[in-house]
Amino acid sequence: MSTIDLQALIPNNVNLGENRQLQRALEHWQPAFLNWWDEMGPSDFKAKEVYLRTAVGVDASGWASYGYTPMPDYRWGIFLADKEEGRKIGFGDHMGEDVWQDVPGEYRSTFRRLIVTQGDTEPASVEQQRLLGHTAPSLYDLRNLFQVNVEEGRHLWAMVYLLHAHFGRDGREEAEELLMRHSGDADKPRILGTFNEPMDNWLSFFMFTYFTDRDGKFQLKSFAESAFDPLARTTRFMLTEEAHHMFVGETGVGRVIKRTLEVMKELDTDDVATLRKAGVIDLPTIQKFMNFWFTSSLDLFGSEASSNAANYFSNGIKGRPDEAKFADHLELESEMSIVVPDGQGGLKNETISTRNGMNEITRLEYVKDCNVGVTRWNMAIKRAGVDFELVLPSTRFRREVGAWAGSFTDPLGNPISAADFEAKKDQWLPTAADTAFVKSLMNRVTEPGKMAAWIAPPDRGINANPLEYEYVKL
Ligand code: BYC
Repeated sequence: MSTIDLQALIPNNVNLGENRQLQRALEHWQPAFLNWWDEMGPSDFKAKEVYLRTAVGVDASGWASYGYTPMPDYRWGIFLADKEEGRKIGFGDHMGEDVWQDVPGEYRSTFRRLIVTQGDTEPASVEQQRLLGHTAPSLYDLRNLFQVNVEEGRHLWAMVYLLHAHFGRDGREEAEELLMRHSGDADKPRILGTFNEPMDNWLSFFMFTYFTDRDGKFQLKSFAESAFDPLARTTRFMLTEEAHHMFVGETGVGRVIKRTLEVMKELDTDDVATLRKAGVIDLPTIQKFMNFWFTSSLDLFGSEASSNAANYFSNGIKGRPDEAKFADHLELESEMSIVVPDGQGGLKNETISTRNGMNEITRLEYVKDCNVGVTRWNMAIKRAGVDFELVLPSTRFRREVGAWAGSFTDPLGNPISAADFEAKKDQWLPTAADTAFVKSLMNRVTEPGKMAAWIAPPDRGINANPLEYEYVKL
């Protein structure tokens, strides 16, 4: 078991107090982080007490404590899951060897780039969500937003710890840079596409926490298999916190649908204009927002065929999510099939080595996981007696990264011309008018227990507290 030091300036279970140089370097980065939080984190609300969960250890039975904290006083700590004695590398060319406690020189730049890419997404999401607090549909939701934000902040700390502890001066410079790039910035944007998309309404926030945080889950699971043990242990613990973020997404979208179904029943209509006038989000608009955030998140897995991904796997840098469930951990000779454009407006199958297909394997696992919530949402729609089904679009639809970047398909993945796509895209993706409508509903509700009219209340409160609890003291 690791020792947990909660009193230190930076709470940790990595014996930071025994490594003065590292401790000093991180304590030097801390004010820069707080300054970034002040400028780029949730706008206003600084002095407000928020009912937050804080990680205080890594024991599955009691890893968090709950209490009121103003966000700038949140105790962002460094926690790694406990070391598994005798852990061996579980895949790739180093299979069966002891895991590494430090980064081998030959893989240093690759690890650094991946840790920076992972780290970059964490503050990026906080920046994207910066203004949402002003339009929260309830105190419960406001608190959940802030919970997600502080934990993304802690995930940034997790990656910065690795950079400082294992990458020397380069790592310290990268840690500084993580605070310099900003979501949507014209000169210094965040690294991955989705994290530069504007997020100015709560439907997008719920879609993002459902679909994009779920990419986080799968990338973290891939890192949890890594031969570089500190990375594996860090990400294993991050996954514990990540689960709540996806819960916010799944229940958030579910509550929007529930409220819409109630009004559809009350008014006995599925007419979009009537429903919008009644102040709820019609199901076709929910489908469009889903199409947007799902496809944007698909890009986060990289190209279908990727020699980068093959190298990560061969070298033990990044495995497949839940590697143990695959039969072959070497994939030396094996092949798989992917669907690519045929260059003549159609599609064709292409055979690639399984190692080159690692991104696609992970993406397909992700799609399966995405479908679980969609099925639940559809069950609610069916139970309400409404003839409508939400459907995830094809992984070929609206792709900007990989084999399908620059090609056009309909949501089912059938190739179409650019002109056809242009003519139909307003039926498939949110238009400026759709977004303006959703934004028009975003009025702040601050009375404990009350909800905005476009969203149903959650089934229960947080940490066994009632829904009427004052989750944020405004
Ligand atoms: N946008 O060979 P390819 C999370 C780049 S989310 C822009 O296919 P590879 C969270 C790619 O970097 C999880 N660029 O790439 C969620 C590469 O560039 P370089 C975040 C993109 O290496 C919510 C080039 O295209 N974690 O935690 O096989 C809230 C060639 O592509 C994009 C990670 O991503 C894109 N969407 O795979 C908070 C894990 N996609 O290197 C947090 C770390 C690809 O040629 N990252 N590119 O300059 C990785 O493992 C890999 O970088 C990727 C790409 C899976 C993203």
